[in-house]
Amino acid sequence: MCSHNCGQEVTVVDGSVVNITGVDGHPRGSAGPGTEGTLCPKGLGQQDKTHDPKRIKEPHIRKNGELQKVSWEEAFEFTADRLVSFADEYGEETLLDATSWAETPIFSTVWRELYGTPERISRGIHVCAGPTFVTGGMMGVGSNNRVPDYQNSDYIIAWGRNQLNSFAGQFEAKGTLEAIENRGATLVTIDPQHTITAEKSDKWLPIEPRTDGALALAMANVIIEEDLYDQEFVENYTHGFDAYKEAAADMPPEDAAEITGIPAEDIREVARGFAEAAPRAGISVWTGTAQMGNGWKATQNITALNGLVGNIDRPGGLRLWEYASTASFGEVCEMDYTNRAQFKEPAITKYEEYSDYPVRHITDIAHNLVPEMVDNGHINGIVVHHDDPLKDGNAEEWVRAIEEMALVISIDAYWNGVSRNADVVLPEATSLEKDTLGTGNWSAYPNHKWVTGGKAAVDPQWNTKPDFDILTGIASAMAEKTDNDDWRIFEQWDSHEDFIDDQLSTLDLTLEELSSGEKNYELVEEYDYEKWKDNDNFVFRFDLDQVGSFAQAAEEAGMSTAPEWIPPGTYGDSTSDEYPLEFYDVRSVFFSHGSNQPQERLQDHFAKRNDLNEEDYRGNYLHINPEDAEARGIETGDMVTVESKTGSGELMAHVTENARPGFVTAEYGFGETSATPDGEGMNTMTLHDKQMDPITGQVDRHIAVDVKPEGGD
Ligand SMILES: Nc1nc2c(c(=O)[nH]1)N[C@H]1C(S)=C(S)[C@@H](COP(=O)(O)OP(=O)(O)OC[C@H]3O[C@@H](n4cnc5c(=O)[nH]c(N)nc54)[C@H](O)[C@@H]3O)O[C@H]1N2
Ligand SMILES: Nc1nc2c(c(=O)[nH]1)N[C@H]1C(S)=C(S)[C@@H](COP(=O)(O)OP(=O)(O)OC[C@H]3O[C@@H](n4cnc5c(=O)[nH]c(N)nc54)[C@H](O)[C@@H]3O)O[C@H]1N2
Ligand SMILES: [Mo]
Repeated sequence: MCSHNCGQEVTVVDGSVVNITGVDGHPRGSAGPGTEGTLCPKGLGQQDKTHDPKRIKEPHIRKNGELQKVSWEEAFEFTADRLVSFADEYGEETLLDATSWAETPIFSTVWRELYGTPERISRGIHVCAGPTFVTGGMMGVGSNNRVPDYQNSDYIIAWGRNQLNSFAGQFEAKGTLEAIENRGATLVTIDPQHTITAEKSDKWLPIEPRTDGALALAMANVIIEEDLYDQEFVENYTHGFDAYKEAAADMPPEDAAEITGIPAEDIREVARGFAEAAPRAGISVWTGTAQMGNGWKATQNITALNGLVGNIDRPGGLRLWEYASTASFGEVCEMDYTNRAQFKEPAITKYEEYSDYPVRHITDIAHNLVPEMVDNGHINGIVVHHDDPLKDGNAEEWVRAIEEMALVISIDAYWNGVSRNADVVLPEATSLEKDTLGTGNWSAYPNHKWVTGGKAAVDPQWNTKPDFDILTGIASAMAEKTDNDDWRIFEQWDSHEDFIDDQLSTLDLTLEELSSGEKNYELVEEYDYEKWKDNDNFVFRFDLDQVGSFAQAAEEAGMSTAPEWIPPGTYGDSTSDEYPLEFYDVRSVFFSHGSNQPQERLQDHFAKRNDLNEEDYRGNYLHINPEDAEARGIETGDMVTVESKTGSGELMAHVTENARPGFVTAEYGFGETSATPDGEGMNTMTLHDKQMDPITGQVDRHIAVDVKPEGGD
């Protein structure tokens, strides 16, 4: 359900799921061989989700302005009709593919190659953590810069990460705890909030949000000044050290202390601890340092620290994790077909025309700009598949854009702001109702690639279908409608299992073998540390001047290609007298983005966790420091209005020392645009406009707001 593929052992009685537990020794859901497998609340929530009566139960199409229940056959035929007339009227290239957590890889074959739209909004790059993924790639370590080799580490920095919450029950949390227990590793958390990861840490650095770039440079300053870096690695395997050294020299810990609010002696202590433990020292980064206008530089400066201490692909350091080699679609497809997207001009090439914001993105269409592209006719339709773009940023404009698009196809499990406004609603079976194959890179087995998979535990509930069957159903209807036999390429497979078996053929496995017996995973190939030593092309880049696409983007945005400090607000919001508090949104261990908010059991747990279960309210909360609350006459349990320069909404206040003075937070994925449209809570991104990182187009979710008691002024 969230691509992390934790093993689930499912107990079924009379066709109903009655229990779910983890799988012992699972690469993702355990700490490795012989250890207990567990699941997070979202994983356990699959039981409730499978039988949740609030799900979409039948296919629907819009006729005479109304959504009406129809058979699958009619829904497929209607979809094909609309796709063909859309292509005639607007052009295939103006259909946007918004696929997020699809369980089958064929969506890109269907939308991109067969239908012919080159347009995709990419979850990873623009709404999750673009700067983290892309800087890692350009600096030479891939998006591997996210997850260190926890279990072999002596020093772990959770930098804008809360893995004990967001990966509860999984390898990430367990690997971190194992390192502490087995190796006596030091854990440091750099986070404005006092999180559960901070609570378990030896040291918590409560950083002023959006100032991480300065902290990272100051750490480099100490490490270089005190000669604690890996000279052999820096000399032989890196590029751009001189420019980096200069930037670091400009940021002594005393200056960084002013910017970050972290005392200079703490900066020195962590810099020394990290460098002395290296190479068995790792930093984990992901969303916390990415979802801001200066996220690119924050991530570049943080990732540079790994190159400096030479922990690259060494035990306990930044592991260059690898995927198992399952067969790709192209390798298993026996029929030739034409990739129609290659003939289309992507709308991204029209970027020059867009907006007065400094926008020059390296990859794909930026989430925040889609509404503008709809206004300009560069995007006219969308396929939304296991995704809820209305909660991700620029929400009010997105709601309007969805209403205005000529064609909206929704493949979802719940009625949300997209499915309720769609022309076609195709209800998907959820993860326990379909065959699945998963692989991933990092895991509790740092020297093994792995695969995991399972057969459907129960039949698709109500009149729903797995996504493989939905996409192949659309393809068959398109083959009929267009007389183009390319759409028949999926006829080669009798079932999703058949297709999965082909993907597994390179590993000499079948889904049956993978999923029967005591475990549902296999360790398939072994790999070593330090493989870059044999790779003549490997280089760790401190300076990205060699990367053409970045160099151009940086020039247009007025940035250096080397690490540098960019203050908050250079891109994005700054607080003011009118909006004196900084807002950003956070995750709850109980919810997956916008996915399982409708489940009452999880709602109750969430309310309990905030000590507000006695209240008749099951929405998200506004977490505010006692100081800021008192100044506004706000107490826990009060309803408050949160207001930014472009939007406002109502939330229940939760007054807590865990929130930093001057900053407020709330969980996202609630409100009328979500899967709980009639429930309490607010879509936090109605506060948002178009704030983003100018390099990747990543949504910047730090917003200047004020908070008032409801009805106050
Ligand atoms: N329960 C649950 N688990 C999930 C998910 C979910 O939706 N629900 N989503 C999954 C996905 S897709 C992802 S990408 C991962 C993300 O995993 P993480 O990146 O670990 O995400 P969070 O737990 O939100 O932690 C981000 C932290 O960054 C902090 N932060 C905010 N602003 C700043 C800043 O300016 N500087 C610093 N240093 N810190 C800051 C926040 O306070 C927060 O504690 O989680 C995954 N796990
Ligand atoms: N405001 C704000 N927005 C964020 C973030 C944030 O920190 N703040 N974090 C971002 C991050 S890190 C990520 S990765 C993205 C992920 O966000 P999305 O890609 O949007 O993923 P989800 O919210 O998990 O899925 C959304 C939709 O999936 C539907 N759904 C649930 N189960 C199923 C199913 O089995 N099949 C189908 N077809 N649909 C199903 C739900 O009804 C919901 O509409 O969110 C980003 N959005
Ligand atoms: Mo994410």
